Parts: sequence; C-alpha cells; structure tokens
Amino acid sequence: MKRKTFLRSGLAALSMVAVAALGACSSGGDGGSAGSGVTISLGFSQVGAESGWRAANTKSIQESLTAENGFKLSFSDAQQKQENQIQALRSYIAQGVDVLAFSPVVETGWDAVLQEAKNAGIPVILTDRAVDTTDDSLYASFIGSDFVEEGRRAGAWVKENFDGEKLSIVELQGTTGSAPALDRQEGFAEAIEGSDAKIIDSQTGDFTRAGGKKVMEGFLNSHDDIDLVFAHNDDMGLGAIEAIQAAGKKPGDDIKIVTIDAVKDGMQALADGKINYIVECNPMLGEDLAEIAKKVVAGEPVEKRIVVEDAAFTQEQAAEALPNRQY
Ligand code: GYE
Repeated sequence: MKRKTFLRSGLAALSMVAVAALGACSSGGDGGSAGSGVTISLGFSQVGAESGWRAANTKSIQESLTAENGFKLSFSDAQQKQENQIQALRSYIAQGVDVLAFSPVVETGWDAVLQEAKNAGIPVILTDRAVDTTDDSLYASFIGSDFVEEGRRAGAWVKENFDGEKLSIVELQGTTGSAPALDRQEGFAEAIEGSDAKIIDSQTGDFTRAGGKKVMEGFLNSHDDIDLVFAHNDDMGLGAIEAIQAAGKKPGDDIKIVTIDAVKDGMQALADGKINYIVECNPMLGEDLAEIAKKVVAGEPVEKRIVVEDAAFTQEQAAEALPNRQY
C-alpha cells in the first residue's frame, strides 16, 4: 500500500548543492550494504517518548535504519526539550555523521544549529515536524503529514455531524510552539468557522495522557456546558476520558471526543464508543527516511517536501480496522 505522495519542488536542486559539499564526509563503510556498499552514519534526534504515536515512530525509524539496510544509526531521545535536541545535533556534527535527521520539538530557534550542519557539509532531513525558517536551503527534505489538513478534517467532521446545533468545545493542545499543535489548531478553527460550534477554552496538555487528564479536570471544574473535546492527539483524548469518567459523565456520549493519531489505544477507545472520531497521523516514517537519506548521500536530487497520507475513522470503521492495525 502506498502511503505517501511526492510533491516535487523546484528547490530539489538546492539539496544537490548541499550534497556536493559532502564528498569526503561519507564514512568509509564498516560492512553495511546501502546499495553502494557504503554504510551511512545517521544521527537522529527524537522529540521524546510522550505518546503512543512517538513510540510507533521510534520503532519505525529503528527498524528501517538497520545495519542490514546499510545504516549506522545513532539515536537520542530529547525528552521534549529543544536544548537537548540542539546538543544532540551538535554532538553528531562533531562526530562527522553523514546525515542528520530530527523531529523538531518546536518550530522556531533552529537556524544556528542548521547553519552549523550546513557549514560542516552535513545534510539534514526533517521528519514528522517542520521548522520555521526563512532559509529553506538549511535542510534537504521534510517528510511528514499535513497537520493543518488533519485539523481541518477533524473540524469538518464536527461541523457536518452537529450542523445547526450550539456546541461548546474545549481544546487540548499539543506542545506549545510545535508544528502539530499550531497547525491542527489552525485547521480545526478554520473548518468550524461560521458554524454554531465554538471553542470555549483551549490549553496545552503537552501531547501526554497525564497532561490531557489534568487539563480536562480543570476544564470540567470551570465549565458545566462542555459538549465536545478536540484533542490534538489520542493520548490527551485518553487522559480526558479518565477525567470525564471521574466526573461521573460518559465519554463519547455526554461529552463527545475527537482526536488525531489513530494509534491502537485510541482506536480501541473509538471502537468502544468512548471517542467519536479520529483523524489518522501516520507515524511509519522510517522507510521514507531511509530512502531519502540514501539518495542524499548518493548526491541524487530529493523531494523537498514529502507529504504522508492519512486516513480517518468513525467508530464502526475503527472496529473494522483494529485487527489489522500495525501501531
Ligand atoms: O500527533 C503526537 C506526538 O508530531 C505528529 O507528536 C507528531 C505528534 C503526534 O506526540 O501524538
């Protein structure tokens, strides 16, 4: 099953320039078989281990960038802190890896370290989340979902299913300043605009189950008219379920829940009727990353933006899809 669409960009040529400077950096090979017989050393800085999505994403990366596949992977977990990510990237640059890849915890503040990588002739591949930079030549490619579209799809479902009804929504935001939190908020707000659905409160739960539960408890204390929760990921939605049940209400019924990710626990809650709708965000980015890294090192042009395709599920569709879910 093909899960991705390539959006060709005229900027691919820029990546070629970055790669041309690479030359001597390619490691001499220590037994791998990247096609060319050369092992590619890749330093990957992961956001953290905040959610089921992240666990599936880490697994996909570690299972794709293997020695058999021609990679020497150095992997580090930044525990959701930008300074840890910058430190990891700097240490990979000092080690002289062939390629850097990372999922930036927040959108801004990357120009300096990306410039250092560029000066060292090390190409950078962004996975999952985008950076906000005015200089696109600082990275070779960005592989990930369209988060604005995910938010739009969640909002469109709400608008379609509660058309004409007054609806009070609370929003559980992802990590403040992260691309998925900013984009999903934007897409959702855009989709419900002009309807009778209104966001009455919105706070970050940092993409964690504990964060979602805590923020939802606060919402339930300060509002007695909540009709629907829009959670930026499944884990926060699952935390909200616990808070709603503890308040003596029925999640999915008294208070509707819409989330994004479609990881196993979320899909189970959807099939069980505790969540009402989930927009998928596909975490299986490892294979695409391996393919792009090989091309970059070989000096081939790469797509500047690779958009991963996502599905969406109702309760019935979740029950049907669950037995075959990989993550
Ligand atoms: O939705 C959330 C995770 O960046 C798309 O990060 C990712 C998000 C995902 O913590 O569960």
